[in-house]
Amino acid sequence: MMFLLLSLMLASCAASPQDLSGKMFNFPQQTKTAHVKLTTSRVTLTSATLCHRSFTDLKRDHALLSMSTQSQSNAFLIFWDNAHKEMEHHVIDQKIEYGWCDYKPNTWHSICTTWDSTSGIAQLWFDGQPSSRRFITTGTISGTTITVLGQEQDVHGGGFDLQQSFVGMMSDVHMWDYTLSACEIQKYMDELNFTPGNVLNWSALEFQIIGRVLIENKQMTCH
Ligand SMILES: *[C@@H]1O[C@H](CO)[C@@H](O)[C@H](O)[C@H]1NC(C)=O
Ligand SMILES: [Ca+2]
Repeated sequence: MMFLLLSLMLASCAASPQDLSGKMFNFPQQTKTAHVKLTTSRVTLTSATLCHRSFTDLKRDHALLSMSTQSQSNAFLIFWDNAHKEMEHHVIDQKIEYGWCDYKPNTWHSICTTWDSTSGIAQLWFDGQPSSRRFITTGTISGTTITVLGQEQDVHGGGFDLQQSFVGMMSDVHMWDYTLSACEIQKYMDELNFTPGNVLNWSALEFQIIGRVLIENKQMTCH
């Protein structure tokens, strides 16, 4: 009975939002299991902006954030295609590639993607530089979403592939259910004040860690 109570308490603690300001997730090891499952506050998305910062020295394909629904394994996915040196943006199983990103290893990169379902237009912002505004798809992301950092979902909540796992650090993950203005994105890129995400809010993040993923301070240089 005590054990059950304790387990319940731990489970509820894990689900309560945490302020991760100044922190990062460290994915220190290549596995096909370790990941962070994020709880989003919305289940239906007709527009979206996703921003995050990441740091890695991987020289292979990897997912940066993978959101699936029951019927769409790539409902919203940011993926580095190493063979073609392209940053891929998937929405509702459709994909566009950006071939101009200077995705240097061992460097923090700020990456934002926007998508609007009415026009179907998507845009990538990479380290402050906007892409051309390209058509990806119209439609709606709906149903139960599962959002994962560290692994790429081939099926809803699973189908992970070691060769697509993320190894490195990830921080400042925010998602909005609307497209941010260029000004707001620039503020995010410059680490100035911006409106936190209303779908994923790094300052009030609900998540669950599965396997070896550490929460560490982001500061990595001596001042
Ligand atoms: C994000 O979290 C912070 C800290 O809890 C809170 O002040 C803010 O209102 C939240 N923003 C949104 C849009 O949920
Ligand atoms: Ca895959």
